[in-house]
Amino acid sequence: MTMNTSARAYEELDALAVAPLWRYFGELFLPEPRSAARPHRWEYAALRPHMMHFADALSLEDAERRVLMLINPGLQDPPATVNSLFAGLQIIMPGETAQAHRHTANAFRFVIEGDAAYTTVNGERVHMHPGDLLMTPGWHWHDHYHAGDRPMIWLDGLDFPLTNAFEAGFFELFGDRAQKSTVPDDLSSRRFIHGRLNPAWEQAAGPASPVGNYPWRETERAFAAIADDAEGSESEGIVLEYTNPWTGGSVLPTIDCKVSRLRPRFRGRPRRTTASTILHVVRGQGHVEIGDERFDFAPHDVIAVPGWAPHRFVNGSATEDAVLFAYSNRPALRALGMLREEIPGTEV
Ligand code: 1HN
Repeated sequence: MTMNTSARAYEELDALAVAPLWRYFGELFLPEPRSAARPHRWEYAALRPHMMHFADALSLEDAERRVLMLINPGLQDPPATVNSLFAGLQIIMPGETAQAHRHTANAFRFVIEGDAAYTTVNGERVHMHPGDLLMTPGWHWHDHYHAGDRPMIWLDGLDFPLTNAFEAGFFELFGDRAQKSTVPDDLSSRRFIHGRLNPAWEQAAGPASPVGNYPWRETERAFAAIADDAEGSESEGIVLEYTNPWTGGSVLPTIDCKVSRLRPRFRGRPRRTTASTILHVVRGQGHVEIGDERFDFAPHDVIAVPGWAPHRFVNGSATEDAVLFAYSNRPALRALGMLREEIPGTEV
């Protein structure tokens, strides 16, 4: 066979919408995953002035949500922060309403700045304070209202890159700008606040946590109760997972949320996992080593840790704790049999 015939043989395949596996095998089957995402840090101090600018320049009548998307330099089209997850910074100003809608993507908020805003989730007003973790599971109506007098800023975490990859994304507007309150404020958070005693007359309505808000004061209480006599994880320090009280598992079917307290001078053992992770600095100073790169962090920075990248947490202070909030796609990978981890002291 001549080269020409051979080239034509390949062209003919193309027209039939088929391809020769032997030309693709090496790129389709790598010895180990190679993430298209890059390790990256978004500096809160650099982003905040831009948020304040748009808070002034853009009305919420003209934007569904006033969110700056944290787009990974390696994942621009379609946009994502790590492969299946999104992070955004949202700002809402006193007196504003972000109108009610719902989507099949799961979402949560982690509050950074401000008080006196609430999100209404399926008729329940859920009040926000710095450090609180609020759930908006898939297909739950949600709108936000800010009754305070200073800007309110939070981190939005969503799994829409995954919903869209599976072509399972639906979106709907509520109709009225805001939902009416139909149950007492913060009802779900109060019902489940104990953590070991669930309201047994209720039943799980879906795969996500029924808790509207995991308040920061409870996280602090847990740290205060256990940190002094716990060694914690060699990699993640005193690490707590927010749980779905019905299952003890992750808060959302596709996303787990954790918070780590790294003691002064903590230097974690490197770990890696096929799960991709997004970190948010609650407080403290330090750095995260990802592969051979080092990302220094300050409060409210966000860091993308791509799947299978070795990473290590370091608290740079000799006197102060560093506290990191982390979310990942680990539950999705686990459910699909794709979770592999190299974590000191842990077997999967
Ligand atoms: C969304 O609905 C919210 O409800 C925030 O506050 C961020 C990012 C992408 C798509 C939908 C919200 C979002 C979002």
